[in-house]
Amino acid sequence: GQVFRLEDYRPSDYLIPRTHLTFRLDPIRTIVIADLTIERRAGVDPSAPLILDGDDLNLKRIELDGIEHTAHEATPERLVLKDLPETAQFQLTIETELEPDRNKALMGLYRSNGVYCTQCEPEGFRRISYFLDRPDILSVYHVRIEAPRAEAPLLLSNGNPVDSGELDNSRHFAEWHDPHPKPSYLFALVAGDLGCLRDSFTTMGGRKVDLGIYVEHGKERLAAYAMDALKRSMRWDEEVFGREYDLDVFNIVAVSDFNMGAMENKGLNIFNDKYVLADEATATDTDFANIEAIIAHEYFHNWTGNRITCRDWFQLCLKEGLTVFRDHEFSADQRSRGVKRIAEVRALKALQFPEDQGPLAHPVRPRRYREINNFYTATVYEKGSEVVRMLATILGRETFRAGMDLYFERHDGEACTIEDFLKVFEDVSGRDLSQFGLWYNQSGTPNLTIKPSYEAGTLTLEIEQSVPPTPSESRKRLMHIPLAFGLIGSDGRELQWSSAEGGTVDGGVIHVRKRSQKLRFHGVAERPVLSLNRGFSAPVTLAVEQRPEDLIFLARHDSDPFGRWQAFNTLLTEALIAAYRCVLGGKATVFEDSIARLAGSIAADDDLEPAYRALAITLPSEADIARDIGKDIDPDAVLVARKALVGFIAGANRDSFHALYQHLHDTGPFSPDAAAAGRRALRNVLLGYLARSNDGTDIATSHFTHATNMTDLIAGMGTLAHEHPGSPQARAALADFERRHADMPLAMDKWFQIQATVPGEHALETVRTLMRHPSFSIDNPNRVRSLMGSFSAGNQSGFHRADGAAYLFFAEALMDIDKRNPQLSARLATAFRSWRSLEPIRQEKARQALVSMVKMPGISVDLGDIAERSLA
Ligand code: B3K
Ligand code: ZN
Repeated sequence: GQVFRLEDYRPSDYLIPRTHLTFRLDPIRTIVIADLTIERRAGVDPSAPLILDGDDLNLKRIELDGIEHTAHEATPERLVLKDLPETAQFQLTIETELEPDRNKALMGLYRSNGVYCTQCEPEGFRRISYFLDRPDILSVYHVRIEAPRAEAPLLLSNGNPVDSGELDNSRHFAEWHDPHPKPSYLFALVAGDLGCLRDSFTTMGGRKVDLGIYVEHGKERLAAYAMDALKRSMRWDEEVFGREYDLDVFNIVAVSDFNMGAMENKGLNIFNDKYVLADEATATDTDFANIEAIIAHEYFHNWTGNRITCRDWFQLCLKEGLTVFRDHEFSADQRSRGVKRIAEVRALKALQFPEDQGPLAHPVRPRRYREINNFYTATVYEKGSEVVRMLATILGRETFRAGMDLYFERHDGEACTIEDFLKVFEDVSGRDLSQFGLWYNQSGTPNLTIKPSYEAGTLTLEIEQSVPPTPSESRKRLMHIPLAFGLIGSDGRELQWSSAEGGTVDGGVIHVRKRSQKLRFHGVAERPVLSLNRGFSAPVTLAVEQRPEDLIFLARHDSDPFGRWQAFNTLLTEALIAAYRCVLGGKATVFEDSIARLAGSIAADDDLEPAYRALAITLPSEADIARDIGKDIDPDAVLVARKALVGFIAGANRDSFHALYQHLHDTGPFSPDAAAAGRRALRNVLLGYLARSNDGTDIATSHFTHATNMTDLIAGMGTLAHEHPGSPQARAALADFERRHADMPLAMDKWFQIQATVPGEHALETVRTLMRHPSFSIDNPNRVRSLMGSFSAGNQSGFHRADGAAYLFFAEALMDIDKRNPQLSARLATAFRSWRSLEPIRQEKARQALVSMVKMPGISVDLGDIAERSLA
């Protein structure tokens, strides 16, 4: 396939200042008439052809300034027009015909449950009409939609509604006008028969905005939490970033077939219904938190993404990393900042670190791609957000805000680059950010090695940085790493120092910029315990010489909640890796009593938030452990080691965990708020430990039976299915859940997921059987992800079974999915990305599965790209 390169960027010869679209909707024969005002850029020769992008298009007609134009070459992928008028502007009319019902790739115009909807980012608009389908072509859109009234009483597009009325044959129409110029990827259309939850919001400038969330009839009530989150997001963006909404309406539509979480189309966000619909009976606390975050994320895109967009797709992190940072800050303000940060870092390490440390590593701003859809990654999103966070840390809150203000002022209405973004911060701060800018251009997770020593009032830190080589980047430059830290005295209080030499230290942050340095802190009253990378100020791996008793001390006393969590997590990880080595060597596992005692005391510490305690006593996942082991991994041994530590902690704390479990039982009315969710989280983690005891099945069964919300129901069922797989109680719970939720797809997704993640060799057979279940559908991405995605990414021992049978099965399934939905197959295939860190026998089996995919005739560019890069 073709490779696209950042350095090849060139502005287009032509612009499209105005786009007028007419849709005559029909499931198998939709007519699209695009009336485009084309403008030749100044200085461009009139003989320059106009080359428009298409994808799978069926061209019906072309007119130039109202006259049929024959000087063109059209293929489904391209329209080349020659002999164009000499005038700077002309009108081009293009008629295409689409088949929404046959569109299973869910890109362009398709139907989901009878509702017409679109997905255009990144390159879906070209499946609707020929266009300059690139983000630096900004156009003012006017859209007319015509459809049978009975089938589609609701007709939505971007911007404000301007007209509507009746047509012949029981058809009707609506017209929408969006005054804000936008790239084609933000275009959207929705038509169908949907219910609506309405509300309104008055902006700080006094604009009254009509809010609507459109869902299946009868489900309006389930949009209430999303609506509340939307209003809180709108207010927060005014208060924290000074950003006001800019249209008279803001609509959200929930659809059930969607390739990702949601899409920020101007004034018309389209959501996977999983991230809209919620009440206590159908959604878990995690679902509520995700809904809040994603509603906010898409809304925040209105400024970071829509008003200021990307020049080209290499700049994707300009809108995504920044918007993730904004939604993280929002959630931190709405909930508990410390807990939120721990959850973010866990996700970063689970999703981004393996990417950065494997064959799919790429810079936050990639320099080349074959398929841009494969770059909506944890690196672009999550690491992209960390880079913005570091910028805020380096500049300080106020300067960061001043830079953001300047960004909005200087670039409103433009399509920008990372250089534009960094420049505003250089301008407001007077700093040189060129070394910092490497975070965007260089892939790989930097390593810091720190050796502390203390003598006569002076603390010396020997700090070394290295950036490991990654594919196609063998030589790395040194980074600017802002390392937040604290020195803690034996009484648990922060120690001061009188001066620091050998490096830059400011406001509790060490600025690491060299390969190695010796930093001296003078006037430190006693040998301190070091709290390093507080708040996870930099996305790096740290190797610090630290004694176990220092980690125990930090786990009890660090004033930084993240640092406390990190310390205990490090102790757990070290214990698990030691146990893993014992398992491999055929020896019995042994653990220090101090670990179990610490788990017990953290769990019971009422001075700490329950949500924090829940996170702290949750053991690293099997994938976390494997990542920290790094190479030659045997997932079966990881599973055994992890189970042993769960058993050890459970056994040592049996009575106190049980008492606490009972004490946390909430009898009041349900609230989805962070405090109540935190209590449920702690109680459900405790349940996992209690399930290990003799009466474990009884406790879990009772938990399931008495659950009054989805969070507890899932915890009960999940604990039974995972801790006592195949037991009569587990079977009964699964059957009962299925009976009660058969007509609720989002709940059934959880039912599939729980079964697909039961560890061990039976998992493959379970997944095969579930694929034949009447409610499994290969066309529905949520269902495919809940079964195949959670098996491959969330079941280490099941997926990576030693005989390679799961790899072959999975590769075959992917090839089937690939024929309909390449984005989905490619995303699922990333489950292979860490194959080289497995032990040799599994490695070879995984390699064979990847090779079989690459060889498949007709494999999509998407899947081929992931498979080939994984093998490279
Ligand atoms: N911008 C969209 C993602 C589009 C993904 C296309 N494969 C959602 C978001 O990040 O907000
Ligand atoms: Zn986004």
